[in-house]
Amino acid sequence: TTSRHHAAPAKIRDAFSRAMSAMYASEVPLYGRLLSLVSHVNKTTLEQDSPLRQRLEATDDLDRIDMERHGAIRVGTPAELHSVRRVLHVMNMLPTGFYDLSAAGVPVHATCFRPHSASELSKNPFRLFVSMLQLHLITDEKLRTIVMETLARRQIFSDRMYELLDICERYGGLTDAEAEEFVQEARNSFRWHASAAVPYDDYMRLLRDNSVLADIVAFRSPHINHLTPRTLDIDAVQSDMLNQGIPLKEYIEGPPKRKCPILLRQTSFKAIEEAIEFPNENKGDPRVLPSAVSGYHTARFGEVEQRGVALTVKGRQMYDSMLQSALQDGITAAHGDAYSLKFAKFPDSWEDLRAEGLAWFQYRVDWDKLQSSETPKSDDLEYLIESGYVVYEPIVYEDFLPISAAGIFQSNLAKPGTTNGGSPKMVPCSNRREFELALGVVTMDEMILYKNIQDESLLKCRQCVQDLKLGAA
Ligand code: OOG
Ligand code: NI
Repeated sequence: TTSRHHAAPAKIRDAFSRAMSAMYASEVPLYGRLLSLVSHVNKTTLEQDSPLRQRLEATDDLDRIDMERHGAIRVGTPAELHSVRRVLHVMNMLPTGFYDLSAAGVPVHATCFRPHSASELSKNPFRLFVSMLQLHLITDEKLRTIVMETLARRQIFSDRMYELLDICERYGGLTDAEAEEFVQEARNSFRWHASAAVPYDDYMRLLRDNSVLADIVAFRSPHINHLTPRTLDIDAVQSDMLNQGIPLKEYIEGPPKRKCPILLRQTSFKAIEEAIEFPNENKGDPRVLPSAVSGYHTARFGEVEQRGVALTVKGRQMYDSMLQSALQDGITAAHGDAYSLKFAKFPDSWEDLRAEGLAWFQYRVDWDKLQSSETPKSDDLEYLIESGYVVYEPIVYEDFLPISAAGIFQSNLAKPGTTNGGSPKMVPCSNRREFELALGVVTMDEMILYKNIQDESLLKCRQCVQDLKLGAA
């Protein structure tokens, strides 16, 4: 047998994330402008906020900021979701968490594909939000048939991609040359198509039922619908973008601005209108030449996000109940101070967040302190922290917020004269099992991942302190 040398999944992921970004910048020029604006704001923020800089350096997060992105695609069938899972698996992007968006009137459910370990995340945390149509939520039977027939006809990845997947699964990896080809094939499957796969009339029927439905079904393969760089100061990006006249959402989604950022805050520019051509149905009349019909499709947008600390189950429940109370009173992120007030009781210092078990933290020993003072008297964590031997930093939230996600879905797909993201009467129903059956694997519970990162850091601290004590004895 010949020996194969395999490219590291993180390297393939990094190449894929760069290739996607370059493609999207050329397809959606506003995204390119957003990238340079974000990189400028991040540079300024790091210059002005040296504690933040140090914290990011200490957690290995500094180098990843400028290349950090998330994107989203929407697929139509269980088989498509299954293939997407195989493709992303090559890059160590694994299904994490489950989001049922039917509760928000969008007929899809979703997961986030991302790396799991701290070291993989620090190499490149590229994440893809992948949603799948929930066919049974289409109530119009004729329309459901059109959807099923259209989706059954398409193959979203090339034959070569399936060959590469077989190779990867058989040998446990791809060579550099195969990886390069793989990245191109993967990127090409998510590119924009200026021609629709359905005739204009069908497109209009899909659109009238639900704009997400049209976006999923009307094309040959699922286009990347947005890419989102990570900023360290979303308020600065928001005001810079408005100053430059970029048509933007008026307010930032997610938790209000705080001293200690939690979860995820996001804003986006409105989806662009893109010209597409529809194949003409030549109803079998030989005298009519088949000519294309021109139209527009509105779905692709740009978005920016600021990531805060990951919350524990307890922290998340507290956040959700405050959000719930705000929404019950009709108060959203658009209401500024009134909205902030709804979250006023959520502790806003790292000390309190940690003491109350509301957020996840990464611990490390302070080597300068350990070497310059006497050996610690105990390895009790609280003692070590109080005496400055051990310090802690927030663990970044790596996932998504379904409510923001649904808000973004809706604001970007709203079109005059069409229903905005489905009927409000749509019943929420959780189909996690069905989703996982399609995937072929279960989705990881993200809380376990954060806990693992925290536990590993604590274990390392304890080992350091014990080694030191042994050395001193
Ligand atoms: C995905 C929306 C989810 C986010 O940032 O919350 C998302 C979509 O529009 O398909 O990307
Ligand atoms: Ni997004």
